[in-house]
Amino acid sequence: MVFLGPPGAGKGTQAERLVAATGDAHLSTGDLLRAAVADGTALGVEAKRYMDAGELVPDEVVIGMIRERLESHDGGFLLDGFPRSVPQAQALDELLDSLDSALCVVLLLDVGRDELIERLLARGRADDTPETVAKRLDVYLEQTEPLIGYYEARGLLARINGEQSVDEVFGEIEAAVSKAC
Ligand code: B4P
Repeated sequence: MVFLGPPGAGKGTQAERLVAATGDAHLSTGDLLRAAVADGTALGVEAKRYMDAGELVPDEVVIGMIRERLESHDGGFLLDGFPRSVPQAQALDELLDSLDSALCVVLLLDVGRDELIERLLARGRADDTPETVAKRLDVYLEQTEPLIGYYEARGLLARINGEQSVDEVFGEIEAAVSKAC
């Protein structure tokens, strides 16, 4: 399963609940990158420059991180915040093919720009400043939104109304997953 959606749509919030319900592994590229930053690894130092600027971390870095985890994992998984660009989606297709695996659903959390800005500024993480948030929303429109058509064409997309309470959003997600997976 994949969670797709703009920054602040609630991917991390809903992913935690979904893996608690399904027992699948939770792979969040945002969490993995923040852990690398906190550990001060070379990868973390490089990633921090992009994250602080509201840019995507280069595809090869993120793809390498996901490849390593998927190759050593047996069983279901939920990708939260990956893929975020067409090259990442193509790399994921190749990786899943090589593992003889496939996606059953791509869950798109739909939330409008004004609500996203309000949520992110209220969350207040280091990369939630007004300038970075505006940049991240623009980067989403340019680089990540094309994935909606990419997965719709493959019959994998489920649109979820993310502008409801956390419980209501989760109810829609559970219904979509039980239908598709
Ligand atoms: P992420 O860690 O993926 O974070 P996010 O998109 O900002 O937030 P998310 O959608 O998970 O929102 P949350 O549940 O927290 O990315 C951070 C950065 O890492 C990126 O900008 C990029 O630089 C880098 N990165 C990550 N993946 C990458 C990749 N694949 N390639 C390249 N770079 C990558 O929710 C937000 C807030 O809303 C919270 O405060 C929450 O409590 C609240 N909320 C959630 N649901 C709500 C609801 N229903 N109603 C009201 N509030 C709600």
